[in-house]
Amino acid sequence: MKIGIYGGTFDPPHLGHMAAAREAMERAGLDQLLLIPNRLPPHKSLHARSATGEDRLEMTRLMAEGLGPWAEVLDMELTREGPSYTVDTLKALEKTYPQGELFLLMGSDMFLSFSHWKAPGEIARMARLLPFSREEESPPPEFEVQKARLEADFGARVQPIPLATVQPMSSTQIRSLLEKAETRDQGGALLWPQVYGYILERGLYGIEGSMKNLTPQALRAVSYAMIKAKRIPHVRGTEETAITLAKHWGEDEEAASRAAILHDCTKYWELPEQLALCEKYRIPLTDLERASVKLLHAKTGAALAQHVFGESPAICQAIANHTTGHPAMSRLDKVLYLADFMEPNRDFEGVEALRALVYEDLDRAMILGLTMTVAELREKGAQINENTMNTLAFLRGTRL
Ligand code: DGI
Ligand code: FE
Ligand code: FE
Repeated sequence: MKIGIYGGTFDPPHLGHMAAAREAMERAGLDQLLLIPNRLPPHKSLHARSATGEDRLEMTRLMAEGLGPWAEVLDMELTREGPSYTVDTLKALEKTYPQGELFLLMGSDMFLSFSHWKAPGEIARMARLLPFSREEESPPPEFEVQKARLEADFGARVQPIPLATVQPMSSTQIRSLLEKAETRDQGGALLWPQVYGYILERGLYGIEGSMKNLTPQALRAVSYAMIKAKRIPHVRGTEETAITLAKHWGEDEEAASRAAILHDCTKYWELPEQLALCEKYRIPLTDLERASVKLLHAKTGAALAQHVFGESPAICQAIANHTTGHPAMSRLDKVLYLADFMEPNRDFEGVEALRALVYEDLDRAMILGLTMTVAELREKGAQINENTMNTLAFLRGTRL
């Protein structure tokens, strides 16, 4: 098994790291990539706002989730006392992965100064070297010189990984973009959204933390940071569909977009967390709701939209009604309910009929959606919420 090792301060990890990881993965045919945040020497973490090891670890985990199951994060250097030497890390990894073939990813500066590392010969024996080179395809001449030298001196096995020069970026630049409100989203655009969201949420790098009136990009980032990466396409799809529906039905597109961005933000909270939030904001709950995480995420999502993100009552109501519907649903509520139901990633039987109907008659589309939900819940033997039944009865009644 070919195992890549990618160490760095990841302060913060950014899209450049992700692109580099993918490139190395493909070019060297790696099976797995271990991301290892370095321990920062005390003098380095004192000056210039740097994130704590814990935050860097968490951000690196979020980035790894965005890369896929082949990427994994290890905290071995953060938990090890004293300075981190690559040679020690490799020795430990050799023990953990006795069958593994190790590949060490490194930036070009590191590669060019490789001879000055601790025990370069031992490193070169344990791992193949994958230095990133900035040029397209052909590595710059100093790379060739260094490669030949390391091969001769240490028997190193070197495979340069060319990176497209589209957008060179550094964590230092990104930190200074994040610091100022005017350039914050520019910095955020260079980050995996979940990482940007984490930074905003925690107020890292000198960001002062109000979560109210976020830009759409920042709102997406924070919401995505609250859910699993695999749900992001669903939320994105719901947002796009909600905007399209809002446009078609003359509803407020921005409201539809913001409601969709936040609609599932508490989907992964456990029952006790959900209940605690309802308690905190005094949200009345029925017994059925109290027992069902599935129903609660709509209530808690709406509560956060109101109290944390400062969204409008119309947006909060749409989120509150997105799972069961409500007899007094507004048109915006219906837009979100149906967008959630039919966004492009949904593929249940009957979704096409719903996708067609939704542009003709919003209420009939609601009836179709609710009917399908009720049928499915009955089949599973699940209890049906009164809002679901009442909405259906109400819409049917008014259509007769
Ligand atoms: O959060 P999503 O998965 O995107 O979608 P959603 O918020 O519409 O939630 C769908 C889930 O909610 C689905 O598993 C069925 C469940 N659900 C919807 N209405 C009712 C319900 N569950 C119960 N017990 N009773 C309902 O009336
Ligand atoms: Fe939902
Ligand atoms: Fe949803």
